[in-house]
Amino acid sequence: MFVIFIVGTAGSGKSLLTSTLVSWYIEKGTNAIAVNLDPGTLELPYAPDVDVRNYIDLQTIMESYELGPNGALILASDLIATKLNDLQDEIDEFRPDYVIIDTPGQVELFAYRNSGPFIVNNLKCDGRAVLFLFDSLLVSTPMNFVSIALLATSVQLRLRSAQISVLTKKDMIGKQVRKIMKWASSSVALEESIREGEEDSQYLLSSGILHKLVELGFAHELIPISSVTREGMVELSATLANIFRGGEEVDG
Ligand SMILES: Nc1nc2c(ncn2[C@@H]2O[C@H](COP(=O)(O)OP(=O)(O)O)[C@@H](O)[C@H]2O)c(=O)[nH]1
Ligand SMILES: [Mg+2]
Repeated sequence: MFVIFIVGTAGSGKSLLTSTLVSWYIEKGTNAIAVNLDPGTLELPYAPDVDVRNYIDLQTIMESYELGPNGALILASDLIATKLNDLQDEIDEFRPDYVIIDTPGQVELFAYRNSGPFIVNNLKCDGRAVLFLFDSLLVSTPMNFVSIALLATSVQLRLRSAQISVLTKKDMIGKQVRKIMKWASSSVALEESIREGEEDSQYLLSSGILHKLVELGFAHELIPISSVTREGMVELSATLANIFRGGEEVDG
């Protein structure tokens, strides 16, 4: 059983990609299931096989802890870790080849809190990968690209799993995709774009951050995809297959 966690900022395309990946693997003749780990979602573009909302109810949390919607969402995300055994049992019953996990809109869970890494590392499987989504519409300026790349790096540092950077909504940005792909592959190109568009002080800060990232091994192979046209799905699934075949070190 291989597990794929889909992580990214709110609206980056996690739920739609979950749906597309599950259909993709089912069409290939494998047994794939969709797991919804977002307790706060109202509508999903797929029918989840396993759904955390059956265990965690946002309304009840708001009332019993006297929290507003934002506080309740953060607490609800933390509570997912306490339901892991139940979720695992439900998942195992399907005997799936692939488990696609749609994660909460609060990327804090994976970037900053303890429950995210706990969930990723304690779900038993034969191999796991994290897809970190770069929303095309967000990373269209060089400054935003750097800040999302930093977020991706935080998630990678904390989850310590094989991680793939995915550029979503390729169908929405036309030729801009080439510019973004260039930033991902060449820090020189990125630095040049930053210098063109920013004030001096901002340039110094972001180019300083950039140099540090490059020094630390920030080499993002970014895979552009569209969950609507399915462009890039061949490349994405091949990269996933490589990770799972490569025997990434996994316990449990
Ligand atoms: N055109 C297009 N729209 C997309 C794509 N992926 C997601 N969307 C849209 O972007 C919005 C947010 O997507 P969603 O999957 O709900 O994001 P999430 O909050 O990360 O789960 C929805 O309206 C999706 O239909 C894509 O590849 N192409
Ligand atoms: Mg979603």
